[in-house]
Amino acid sequence: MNPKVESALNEQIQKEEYSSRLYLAMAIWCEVNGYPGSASFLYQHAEEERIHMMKLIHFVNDRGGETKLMAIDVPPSDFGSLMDVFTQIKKHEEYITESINNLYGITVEEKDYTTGNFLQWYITEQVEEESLFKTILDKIKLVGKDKAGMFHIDKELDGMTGGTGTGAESNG
Ligand code: OFO
Repeated sequence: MNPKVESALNEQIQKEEYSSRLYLAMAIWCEVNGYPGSASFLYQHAEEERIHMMKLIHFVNDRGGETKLMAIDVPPSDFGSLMDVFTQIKKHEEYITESINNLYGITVEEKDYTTGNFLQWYITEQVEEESLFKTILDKIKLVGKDKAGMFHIDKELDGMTGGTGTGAESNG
């Protein structure tokens, strides 16, 4: 595998692992701060980020490269509000999109079209994720500090995970 591409993929693996940990930290905050639906949704999303990481790991290893795990930062554990949580998620996903786009740029420069093709899945996924988080954030902004509205948003997020309140199940 092209060493430049391999090293960029390893950096992306680290970012996906951090994303998973960040959403886990946010899920924990939601769970202990009275937002069980949001917690369930974020526990599930943490699992999805882990799947994003695993797909990259298998790709690197299958293509003759080798995944090198790197240190990851401890994510924040305190968030001011549900709006703060989803504002940070949206910002983080925009950062991930930029990172995937840069990674794709490296594959083009290096003429590694196989990896470029593999990354198409991530490019599409980022469009979906950014749109999903923008929708959620818009709703939170709309209800503002209204407790009943917030309760409904939390319920809605629970419904998006299958409504078990555990967040244990993942649709990948
Ligand atoms: Fe939330 O996105 Fe990974 O890639």
